[in-house]
Amino acid sequence: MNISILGIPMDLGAGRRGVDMGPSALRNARLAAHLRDLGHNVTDLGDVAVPIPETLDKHQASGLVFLEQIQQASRVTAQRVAALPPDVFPLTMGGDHSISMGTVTGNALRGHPEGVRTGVIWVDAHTDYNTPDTSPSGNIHGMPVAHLTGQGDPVLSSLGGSWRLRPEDIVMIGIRSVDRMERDLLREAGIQAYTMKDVDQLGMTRIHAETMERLSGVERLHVSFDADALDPSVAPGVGTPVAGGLTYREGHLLMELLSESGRVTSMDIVEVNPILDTHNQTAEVMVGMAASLLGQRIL
Ligand code: EXY
Ligand code: MN
Ligand code: MN
Ligand code: MN
Repeated sequence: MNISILGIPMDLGAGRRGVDMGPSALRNARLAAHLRDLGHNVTDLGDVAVPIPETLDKHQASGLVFLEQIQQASRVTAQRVAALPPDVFPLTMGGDHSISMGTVTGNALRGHPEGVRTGVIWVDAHTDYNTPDTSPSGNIHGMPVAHLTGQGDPVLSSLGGSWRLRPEDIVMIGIRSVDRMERDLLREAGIQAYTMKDVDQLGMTRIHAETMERLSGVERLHVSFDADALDPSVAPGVGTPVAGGLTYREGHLLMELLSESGRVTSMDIVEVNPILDTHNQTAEVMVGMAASLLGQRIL
């Protein structure tokens, strides 16, 4: 497979500094070399330019933290990804989870300016479904799914012109932190979310099977993997850790089953924060997750 790696060193959407170094940490963990070892043809496209928060005025008229800069970076990200040939597998690296507004949109628009029906598997401790009106923090990394489905800020919710991500084409896995109003919005939208209780009770094999069934009608399939979906003992280098997450094997099993399905067409790795990490453990673990998604059976 032809894989294109693109970094989006953005931490403007998060409440603390450091995830802008995620792309460097993942490169340092030899992401490209691991994928080449699996037989892929890998090109590193470098990074999208994102401004540094210390150079900006945090308090903007919108009340949303760094809204204008995130709008701009999301536009550029969507354009860069949309310009990639349809036979390439884009592997995009955050940065905080706000990058996925641009990456998911760009992937839906690749080769089709009006956008194609795209499924999204959102692997995360959080549902990232706040709108600017419900957000307790004002941090945009808690809002990307709402914007992808057409809610919230008019610029962020229309990055793909009239293309929208359909709520029925979203499956969330690993969920254990949802804000009160966010929960009401999720229920209203009918988004399928597997909490950690569901992971415990049903197991990853059944969750994967149900996910594939639910997303059987989509043309493209994007995996957005937030490192904080994993248990903090496995992935300590994240800005918003929540106890009781996916084990190392649950994460790998999900990626292995998705790999076997042969249906995934793009992936994000987000929220890796090397400042909060120990010896780059979290980046190494996330490189392993990407390798499982893009690998073959061991035997
Ligand atoms: N729900 C909280 C908020 O909206 O502020 C926390 C969001 C954290 C988002 C993380 C990265 O996935
Ligand atoms: Mn290694
Ligand atoms: Mn997230
Ligand atoms: Mn998260």
